[in-house]
Amino acid sequence: MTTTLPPATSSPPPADRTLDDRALELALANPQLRPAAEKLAAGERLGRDDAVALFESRDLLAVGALADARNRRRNGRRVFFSANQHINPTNVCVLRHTCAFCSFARTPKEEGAYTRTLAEVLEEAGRAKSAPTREFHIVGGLHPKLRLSYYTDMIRALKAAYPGVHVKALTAVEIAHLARIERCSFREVLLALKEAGLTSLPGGGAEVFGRAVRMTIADRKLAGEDWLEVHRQAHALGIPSNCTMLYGHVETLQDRAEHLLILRGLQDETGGFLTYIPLAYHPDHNALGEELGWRGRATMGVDDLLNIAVARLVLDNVPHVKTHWPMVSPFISQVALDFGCDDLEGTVVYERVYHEAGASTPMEMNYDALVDLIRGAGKTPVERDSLYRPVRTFD
Ligand code: V47
Repeated sequence: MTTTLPPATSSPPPADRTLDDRALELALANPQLRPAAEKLAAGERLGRDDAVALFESRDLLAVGALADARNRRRNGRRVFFSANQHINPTNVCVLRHTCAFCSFARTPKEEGAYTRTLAEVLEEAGRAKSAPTREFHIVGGLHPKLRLSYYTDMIRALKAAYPGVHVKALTAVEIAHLARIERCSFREVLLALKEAGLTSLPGGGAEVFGRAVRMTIADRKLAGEDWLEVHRQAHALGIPSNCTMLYGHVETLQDRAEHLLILRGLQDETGGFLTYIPLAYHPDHNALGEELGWRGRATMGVDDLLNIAVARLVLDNVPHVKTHWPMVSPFISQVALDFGCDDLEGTVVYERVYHEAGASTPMEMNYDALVDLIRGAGKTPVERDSLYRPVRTFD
């Protein structure tokens, strides 16, 4: 089938003949989406106004079809997943009372505060039952007293106990906190972690870069520029990383668009981002939800899918887009595989951050259930390592 552009258009002819014609046809039929669709057809990049228009349109099927076409061109029917395990060594955090969206943090003496010993972390690391773990995903609070050596010892011990397992550890916010405690540079912290065996950085802590939003939800957290600088330095050292956006709170659609363009800008510079993960805000047991009246306003399916689809279209230089089933549910995550996603969060084993904030999804996903979820979407599951190298493919 070929797409016939209506005659009155001043847009250039489609340069990219492989773009899914049906998707284009759908998008061109919506005047709000037309400028973006014409750019995509001409092989041009989307700009800020295009991204805002995609969000504003709420035309989920048209935007989703465009994103799906882009994704299929890159990945065909493949969907990546990992046998991973989340470990949160401490929930003690110096930002306990300033990150309004967080339900996980505690002050050192507060009920529920914990800090694991190395032996306890190693014990928890052995808990995965359904498949051998290939990646430890380690994030936690900004503990006022834990030194860099706590983390380097932990990474070394995990690598010794589980040779071949990758360690994806510490958000940019934790890296910057350690640099402050150790009175050294981001680069020195990153080098020490890399020497200990770190493979990559997770994408947390980016939240929303827009100043007004950051002042409202996380005014004492690492500034957006510094989050970017940590990732820039990591990429320069050969440490790849992920990137995220926390959506569904006080941000505007313009804030979302700007955030994506800033991530795309850094990726143009370094090429070090592996995957982008939209993180859906959960409103329970945190100040934003409880005190500012946000409770009960968790994101819903259309917004979750639209965030995936717009990201796939705007982040044309980021290889993967991941759906995080603990946040949006396995059901929405499965559907997201037809809206631009080629990567599904893994087995997880024990998820704390979102469950503290009211997520009602399971704490972990059995390996076979993940494979079934992907197959159920008519896709080919590919178990990957942290660097997206295929480990096992299910035809
Ligand atoms: O930065 C905190 C988010 C992030 C809430 O790189 C919340 O593969 C929703 O880094 N509601 C940390 N979100 C998690 C993180 C992550 C998660 C999944 C995959 C990857 C990856 C990284 O969690 C924080 C913040 O944005 N968060 N509180 C909440 N109430």
